[in-house]
Amino acid sequence: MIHYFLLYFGFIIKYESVCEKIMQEQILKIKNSAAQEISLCKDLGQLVSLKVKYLGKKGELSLLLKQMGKLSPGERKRVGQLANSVRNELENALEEKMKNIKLAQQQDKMRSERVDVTLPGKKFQIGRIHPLSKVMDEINNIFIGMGFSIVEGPEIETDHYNFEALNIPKNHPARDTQDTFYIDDELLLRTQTSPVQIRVMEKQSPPIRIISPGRVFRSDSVDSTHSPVFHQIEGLVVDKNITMADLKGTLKLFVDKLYGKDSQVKFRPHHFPFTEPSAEMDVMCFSCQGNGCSLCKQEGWIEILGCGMVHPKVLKNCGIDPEVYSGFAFGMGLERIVMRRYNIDDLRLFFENDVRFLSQF
Ligand code: 2NM
Repeated sequence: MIHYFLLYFGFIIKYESVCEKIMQEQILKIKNSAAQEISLCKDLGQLVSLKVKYLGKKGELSLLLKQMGKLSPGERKRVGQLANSVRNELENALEEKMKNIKLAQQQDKMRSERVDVTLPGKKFQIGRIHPLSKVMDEINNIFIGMGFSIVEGPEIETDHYNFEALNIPKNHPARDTQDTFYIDDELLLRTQTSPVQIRVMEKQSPPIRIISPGRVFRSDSVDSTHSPVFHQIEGLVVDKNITMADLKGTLKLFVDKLYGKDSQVKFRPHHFPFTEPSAEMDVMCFSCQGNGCSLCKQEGWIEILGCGMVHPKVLKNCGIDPEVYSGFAFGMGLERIVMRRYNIDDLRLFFENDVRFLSQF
């Protein structure tokens, strides 16, 4: 065909065929350089740039094909076909390379993240129950066993619940021994957990049998036996015909469970504003059997708790008729009980969170 046209249209045909040839050569040149760059390419970003460079809208192949206007329809068809097949070939090459790079990256990742399952496991420290919590749980459980419920309340209290309702009016000397942290004239950090019991008596009518364990506060400076933050467990029983005999029977049973069946207790008269009569209960020293030793400071007895019959004024303050009901209450400090149990000589150890101390229990 080309020869035929050559005869009649001399240089035009010749020019066009040269043009076709040049374009074909240039397409093949693009193909070769693209193929080479693709084969050398090592990362995805670079590969995308190559795609833009050669196959993009303003890429080398497109720019070249813009010159197809100079070709005859037949030539355009052939050049177009060549361009398309080169485009397909390059697209396939890019696709293939993309797969290879991704695979290589994945293999690199697997290699770098390989886990040696034969290595020994890492040991980690398991925490344990704090000695205060441990004994607190034990005491709570003893009372749960006697039919008491556990009740908790707020650590920030009003003057009313912490003092007034407990028969400790302003200017009462007990306000000195229970000096605390005030938030304002009305709000303070509770000095005992009795306010919880006041709240229960206000809301609930007898029979009441509760234990209120919790954190309490006093304005004390820190030393080996004092802390501005410590823990109390208080108990309260209110019903018809509750007497001092119920108080003694309940607390002796509690001591039997905590210190053993053959432990002995004695009650000494005492004074609390919220109970009448009031007493303190001692347990015979379990270290020296009452003979006197360093643990009981040669006393033979160890003071465990304060107790008494709930003052009629306190019952009345809570809307309970003292002519119909009576009750007993008691309160103990947790820290001292735990210190004696484990022979701990400094109360600060409880709050310093030193694992060398805590891991001993
Ligand atoms: C103690 C000692 C004696 C006590 C009294 C009350 C209440 F709310 F019923 F009045 N709760 N706890 C009480 C009695 C607390 O702690 C040494």
